[in-house]
Amino acid sequence: MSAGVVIIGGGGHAKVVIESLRASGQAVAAIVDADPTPREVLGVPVVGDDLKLPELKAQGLSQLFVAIGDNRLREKLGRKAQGLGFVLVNAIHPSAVISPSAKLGQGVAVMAGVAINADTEVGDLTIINTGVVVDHDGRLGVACHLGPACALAGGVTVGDHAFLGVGVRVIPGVTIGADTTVGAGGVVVRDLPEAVLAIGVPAKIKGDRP
Ligand code: JB2
Repeated sequence: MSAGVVIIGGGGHAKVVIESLRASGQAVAAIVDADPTPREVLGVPVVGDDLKLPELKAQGLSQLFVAIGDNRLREKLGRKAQGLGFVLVNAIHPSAVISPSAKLGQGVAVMAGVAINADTEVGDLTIINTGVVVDHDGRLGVACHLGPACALAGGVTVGDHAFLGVGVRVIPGVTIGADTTVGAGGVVVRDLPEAVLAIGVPAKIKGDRP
C-alpha cells in the first residue's frame, strides 16, 4: 500500500469525504479510527487507530485527510498528522465552483454544489459543507465548519473553530467570532463575539457556545 489518501475518522463525515475524493479522481487507501475494529467504510479498510499512522507513513503513504466533524479535534489531529510528515490534502467535490482568485488552506473539505467567490480565503482544516455559498472577499478561519446550505454574503469573516449550522445566512460584512456557534437556520445581521451560541432570525446570543 503506497498510493492513496489516508483518512482519519471513519464516521458519517468520512463517507462524504471519501466520495468527494473519489469523484475528483483521488484514491483512498485506508482509514484510522478511534475504534480500530477491522471493517470497511464505503469499501475503504479501517486498519487501526491513530497509533497506526507512523507505520502507514513508513509504507509510503504521505497524503492524509482528517474527516472528523468536531472542529477542535479535527485541528488537533491535523497538526499531529503534519508533525508525522503527512501532507494534508483538500477534498474538493468536482461540482464545486471555486473562484480562481480564492485561496484555500490545507486539509479543507469543499463538498458538492459549493460556490466560493472572488478573493475569499479559507483556513486550514475548514469544512464547507454541501451546497454552501460564500460570496466575494470572505475570510474563513482555521477549522471552521459551515453546515449544509449556509449562505454568506460578501465580506463575511468567520473566526477559527466557528460552527454555522445547516442553512445559516449571514448579511454582508459581518464578523462571527472564533469558537462561536450559530444554530440551524439562524440569520446573522450583526457581528457576533467569540465563543457564544446565537440562534434565531435575526440571530440573538443565547449564552456560551455548547
Ligand atoms: O481521535 C480520534 C477520534 N475521535 C473520534 N482519532 C480517530 N482516528 N478517530 C476518531 N474518532 C472517530 O471519528 C469515531 O470513532 C467515529 O468513527 C468518527 C466520528 O464519526 P461520527 O459519525 O460520530 O461523526 P463525524 O465527525 O464523522 O460527522 C459529524 O460531523 C459531520 C461534519 C456529524 O455531525 C455529521 O452529521 C456531520 N455531517
